[in-house]
Amino acid sequence: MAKAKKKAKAKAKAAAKKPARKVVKLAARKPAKKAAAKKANGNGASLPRPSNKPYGQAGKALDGVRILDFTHVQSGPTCTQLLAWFGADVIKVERPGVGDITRGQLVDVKGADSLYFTMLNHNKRSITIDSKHPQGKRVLNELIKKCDVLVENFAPGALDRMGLTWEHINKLNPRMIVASVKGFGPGPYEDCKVYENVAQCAGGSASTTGFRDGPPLVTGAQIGDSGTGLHLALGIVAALYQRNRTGRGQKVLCAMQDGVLNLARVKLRDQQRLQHGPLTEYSQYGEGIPFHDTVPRAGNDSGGGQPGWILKCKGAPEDPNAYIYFITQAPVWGAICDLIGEPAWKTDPEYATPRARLPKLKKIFARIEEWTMTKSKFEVMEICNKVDIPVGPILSMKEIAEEESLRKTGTVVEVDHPKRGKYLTVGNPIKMSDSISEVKRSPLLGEHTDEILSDVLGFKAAEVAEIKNSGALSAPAKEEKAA
Ligand code: CAO
Repeated sequence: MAKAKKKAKAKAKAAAKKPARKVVKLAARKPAKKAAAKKANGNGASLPRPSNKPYGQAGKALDGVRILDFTHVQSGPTCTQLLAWFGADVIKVERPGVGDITRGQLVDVKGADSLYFTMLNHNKRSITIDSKHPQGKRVLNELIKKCDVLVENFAPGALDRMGLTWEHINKLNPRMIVASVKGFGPGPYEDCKVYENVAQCAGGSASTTGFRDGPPLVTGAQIGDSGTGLHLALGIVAALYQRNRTGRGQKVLCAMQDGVLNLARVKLRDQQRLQHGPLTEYSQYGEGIPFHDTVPRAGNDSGGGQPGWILKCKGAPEDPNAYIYFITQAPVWGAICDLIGEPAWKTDPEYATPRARLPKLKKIFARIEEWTMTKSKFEVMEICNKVDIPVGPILSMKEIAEEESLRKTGTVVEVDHPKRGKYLTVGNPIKMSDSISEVKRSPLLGEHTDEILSDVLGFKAAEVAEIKNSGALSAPAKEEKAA
């Protein structure tokens, strides 16, 4: 042990002395003092001295990172929006005249970008480029040289068909990370186009969602699109971190099927448990309904070891959201019995233990519901939380939109847009104490084309004019379109 420590120390000393090019490069700007600061960092990494600036005033986590954002619809834009919130300069490349297809989908305000688009593209800049036009390719090649990450979620093969193969990109910029969302990973379905619900079905979510005696169900939460975008963002940040060490980029791939399965992993857990007996926490066990060889739909059963169900509150069913999720967590069983007026259940051997209760869950929840129906969901929440019973009111989107506490934390934000006026959006759900998120409106189509050409790419006025005149950045004329 001591020997190994000595060896490591000697190695570290040698490395510190070694005038290796890479070390010199990293330390070159601030020499002697920096080396001392490095030692102070626990994990030995070459971190700078801790900033003296107050928290929240030392820039953002991804300041200095530039993203070439080739994403569209939802999965990719979710990813790049997160990176933009963390401070990356996200340059969204859009097809001239059309842009991201969502700009014109589910339009609610005539003449304005849809909420579908605005709510997925905050804090980004937009440039229009026809990626198949020779001058468009020229601009893209320059962007590749100037960016750290290219993110795309085109149909399989589309990026290659534009000429932007990994080999081409890697040759232009070996440090570039190329991050993609695809529907499926390598395998029989790799060439398929995929939307949200396809992924929910192929990732195991739909077969395990819904009621046992009903069809499979998709969920309203966009676990295929937004869920995969989240996964991709993590992959990108990890690749950026690795690049600090290796100096080179890499490909990052998130398949939507994989992303959904990752979120549905407890169901793959249950699939394997089935080989060893019934799933006792599923209410069908208590009802004496046999299990087959695959995980059944579990309705509103809770996924963990603590039985739960959705119960009516005062106002249901006329009010479609007057419900509460109620968990009969074992340690608070006594409190539940007292609340619902069944104190004898605390000691009755038929009810006193979780095992004894399993076959009677339906009856128990029906009794609890008699009590919850006498109260509003918020009253149940207040009463139960006082005695540590975990419950969750079924909040409507209207209630969430009006919830003051979510406004205060920046989770729900009001944004002003020049064409649509004020609208609500979901802000960055990841809160950091030193990288503060501000939500800026989404860009208009091609709003930043000029500034990107000149400021980011350094094209001279004559070059900008040449590129523009070529038609690479604008939509074809109307009469051509009609022809
Ligand atoms: N200039 C010129 N051409 C452009 C362009 C630009 N700036 N941007 C896109 N295009 C072209 C592409 O090159 C492609 O052309 P080819 O098919 O000739 O190569 C074409 O536009 C269409 O791209 P696409 O196939 O990606 O788009 P689609 O609307 O047909 O399919 C989608 C959409 C989402 C099904 C598909 O992109 C896909 O499967 N993506 C991967 C999975 C994914 O992210 N799905 C989630 C979407 S969110 O619900």
